Amino acid sequence: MRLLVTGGAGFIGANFVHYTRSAHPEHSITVLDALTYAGNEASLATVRNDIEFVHGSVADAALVDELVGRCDVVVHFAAESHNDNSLRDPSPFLETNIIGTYTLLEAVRKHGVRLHHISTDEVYGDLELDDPKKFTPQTPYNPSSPYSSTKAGSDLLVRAWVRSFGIHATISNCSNNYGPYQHVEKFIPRQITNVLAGLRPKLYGTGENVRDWIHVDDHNSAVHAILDRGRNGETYLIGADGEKNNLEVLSLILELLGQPKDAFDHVTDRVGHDLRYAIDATKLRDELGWTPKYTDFRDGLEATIDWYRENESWWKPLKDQVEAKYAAQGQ
Ligand code: NAD
Ligand code: TDX
Repeated sequence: MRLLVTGGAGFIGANFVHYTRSAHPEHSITVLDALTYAGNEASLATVRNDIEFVHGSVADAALVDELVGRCDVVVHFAAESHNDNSLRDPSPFLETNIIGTYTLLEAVRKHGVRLHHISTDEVYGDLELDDPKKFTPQTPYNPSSPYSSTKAGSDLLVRAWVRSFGIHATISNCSNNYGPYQHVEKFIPRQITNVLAGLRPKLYGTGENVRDWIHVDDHNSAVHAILDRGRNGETYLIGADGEKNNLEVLSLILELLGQPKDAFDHVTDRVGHDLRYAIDATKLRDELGWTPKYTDFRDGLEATIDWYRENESWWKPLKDQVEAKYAAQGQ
């Protein structure tokens, strides 16, 4: 298969390229990435000679038409992905997440190419802490932030293009990922690199908010299961039963880094902060036979900490600017 991977220089996309190179070396890979603040060519350094890299935007219709015309499947990771940034300035979220996805949809429609659209559990809004329910493919959309609403909009565009124009597409909505190459603006890498840089970790509010953590390689193995065996037009929820509240995750990071339990600051909470996400991945497990490999969060987190320890040259240049932005709003 000739894969066009959008957003392949970002966190999950770069891990997808590495995963695919080792698990499915028979596929050829072209990466299309705009190299925004979140994209980093260094994340692809070790596979650079085995792939084609194109610097450009998913909203550039002429470029997208040319690239889609010479691939078999598009795996669409490219997005503006950070909730806090979407609260500061929503405009790039509309351009990339909505217009970019629309541009890809028109190109796959024209060329008869399959699309796999990568999305998030945040499209479903949030759950109460004591709610026994989890998100399922039947849960109504109810996004909270500019980020999650643009992802919800992009999912709905994909569904409409399947029904109205008969394109071949699948969608996956995954829970919170962790692992190597994640930008230091995000919760887990921010706290790890704060400790490594001699700064105090920063917890929003009381830390009771729950996220359903999955290792990025488990997300990507699920994407391959969908590429191989997923049914056209279907939505698959990806999650590995990894619910933890933010205080628990931070406490584990502090313990693994040999810090006292209370060596962190409570900071201003995120506006409209979603309380809890939880994924029911029964459909993915039963229909496609997928199971996660990283079932021990502590082990996965320890390996992630080791990666940031060993790859300071990857994250150090990003750190000061990210912390300055957070500091400006008391976070
Ligand atoms: P990221 O911010 O780390 O990477 C995004 C990548 O997209 C970057 O390389 C960036 O340069 C690129 N990009 C941005 N705008 C572009 C444009 N207009 N054209 C081409 N490339 C562009 O994001 P991530 O965490 O790797 O997320 C990837 C996808 O997975 C997103 O669609 C996100 O919504 C989804 N997702 C993320 C998570 C998570 O926990 N991180 C969970 C579920 C779903
Ligand atoms: O410094 C922090 N302190 C803190 O307490 C940061 C950056 C975050 N948090 C909290 C907010 C959230 O409850 O940690 C939790 C995780 O925050 P993020 O890493 O920003 O992730 P989240 O907002 O949950 O969204 C992530 O998962 C779903 C990804 O960024 C999205 O792209 C994905 O769709």
